[in-house]
Amino acid sequence: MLSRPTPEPAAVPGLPAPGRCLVMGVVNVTPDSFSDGGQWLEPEQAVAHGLELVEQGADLVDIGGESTRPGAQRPPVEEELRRVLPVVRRLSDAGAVVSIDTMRAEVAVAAVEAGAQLVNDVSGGLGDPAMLATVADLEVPYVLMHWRGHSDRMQQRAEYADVVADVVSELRPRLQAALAAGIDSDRVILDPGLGFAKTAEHNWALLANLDAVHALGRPVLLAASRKRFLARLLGDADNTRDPSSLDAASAAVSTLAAAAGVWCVRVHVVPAVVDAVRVVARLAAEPVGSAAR
Ligand code: PMM
Repeated sequence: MLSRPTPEPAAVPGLPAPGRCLVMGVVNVTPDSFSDGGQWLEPEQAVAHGLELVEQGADLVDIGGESTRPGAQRPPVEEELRRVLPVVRRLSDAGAVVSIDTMRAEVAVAAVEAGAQLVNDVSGGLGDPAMLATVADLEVPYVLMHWRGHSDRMQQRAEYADVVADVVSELRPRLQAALAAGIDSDRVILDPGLGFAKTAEHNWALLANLDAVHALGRPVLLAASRKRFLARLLGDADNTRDPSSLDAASAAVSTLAAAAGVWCVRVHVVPAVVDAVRVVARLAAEPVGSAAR
């Protein structure tokens, strides 16, 4: 017997609310992101890829100009702006719902001016002291991720007494800081940050205990797609295979996350996940027990 998926996730003002888990397609406009670095570095390629993701059913397209792979060096802010702005502008103009993946307030402002409707900050406001107040002024939804430091040193910080309890107790004050800065509570989405200062075991523990993150009372976004812990599970500890070899496992995690009630899954390859979240929503709508027969 399948366990019954949780009811549909809460809607976030200003963003699509199709009554099922949302699917966010990823376009990394970087030379060095782990799974798709360099593929969409030219604006034309990035825009075409973003439009393809929308065509395939992505509800949102996440545009990032800074790689967060372990050990990555940060680009200067001018370079980040140069990478993302034309792509954000053209995809927004074409009607896509665009998310800007940035830790910098300056990039968030410019991207929202160019049409982005969501700020996705993997640093949860810790990377730039101006970020939370800036997002409050921008009046857009904000993804606040669990984070313990930049990519060059985050893996040294993957130490927890109890990863689930520790991530929740570190997310809580970040949520409070976001509200204190003036971000409307309806606009905050939380993310446990798979792979960020976390080992494979930490990621699995968080996935098995998403209810603890949901208990913070906000919608949850989950990004497992093509991450190293999936390569390890599949017997590729050095992660040397083509990243696309992780897409079936990525879709499986996204499906399970949708069934656990997450608001949105962030993925590199969209079609199978769009179908999967629709299956989850259909199953969630089905009565169970004697009333069903
Ligand atoms: N992971 C990456 C980039 N952006 N955003 C959120 N909210 N959560 C994540 O876990 C996250 C993110 C890194 O993955 P990629 O380089 O494969 O895009």
